[in-house]
Amino acid sequence: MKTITLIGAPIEEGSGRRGAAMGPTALRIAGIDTVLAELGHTVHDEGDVRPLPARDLAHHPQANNLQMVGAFARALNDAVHDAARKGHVPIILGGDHALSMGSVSGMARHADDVGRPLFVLWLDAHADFNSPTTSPSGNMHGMPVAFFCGEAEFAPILASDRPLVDPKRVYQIGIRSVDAREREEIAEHGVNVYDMRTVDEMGMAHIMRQILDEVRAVNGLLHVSLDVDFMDPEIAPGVGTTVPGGATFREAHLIMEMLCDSDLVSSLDVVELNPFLDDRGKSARILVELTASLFGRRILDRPTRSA
Ligand code: Z70
Ligand code: MN
Ligand code: MN
Ligand code: MN
Repeated sequence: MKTITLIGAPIEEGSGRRGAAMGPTALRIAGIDTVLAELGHTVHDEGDVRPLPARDLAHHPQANNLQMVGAFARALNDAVHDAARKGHVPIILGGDHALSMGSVSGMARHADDVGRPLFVLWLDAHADFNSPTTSPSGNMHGMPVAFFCGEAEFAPILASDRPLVDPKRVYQIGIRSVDAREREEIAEHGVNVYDMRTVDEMGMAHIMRQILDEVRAVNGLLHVSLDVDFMDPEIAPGVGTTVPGGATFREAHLIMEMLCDSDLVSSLDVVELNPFLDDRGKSARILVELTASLFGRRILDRPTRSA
């Protein structure tokens, strides 16, 4: 059994619209803490992080709300690092995807501390590999992967002392909306992208076995970042940017079950839930169910054997 720290990150300034700041509350109302406790884990809810003032960050015309994004990134970097150092599994309740600049940075620091490589599993319709010059929108929730992969452009605008994640240790699944410049960037940096076509051709189980084998082979830590729009909007409508053709309920659950069996997951982001756009809590409830599967809920007990 694990000790889990829930950290709320009510940021919506990284996205182009309001509502994601209500995400942590909706996930709590949907029972994320009790579900995990009922599975036998010890759960600490730290409440919501308080963004540290980031007045030193200058206004940037192509990085919208940079001060608030930077403030959350710094607060989460510390909160996530502290939780991991205590041996807890941090679960970050979002909030838009810009928060992963902070959560992944915190886990990268922890990975450095313990001398293990950090891997990131990015479950999303989007590659989130824009930078201020490539972004068509200026919305920073479309930039976290470029940030923690060390895209040089971020160094002057957001703390440059962050440990980085090797792009070759980043795996993206479910990608189906990529901007023109982003497409070049993910190829250049060598991010491992399993786009939706690949999911259809290879199947989710095969993809997950490949990824988990690679993480296990070098005793890596695995940070999972789950964007609501990874799922099909039919099952998870509570998100600002819906993209058709998303993962099914069964595919998403299979990923979580295989992650659970692997016992490699060190930390989790649950992001982009916009309760204002949801259908009677449907998306919040699915996210809680997926989290439960990742932390041990299963249909039947089965003999232990390698997946
Ligand atoms: C687009 C941009 C994005 C999430 C939308 C969209 C980015 N590529 N990311 N929703 N989670 O504006 O950069
Ligand atoms: Mn995203
Ligand atoms: Mn997305
Ligand atoms: Mn680049």
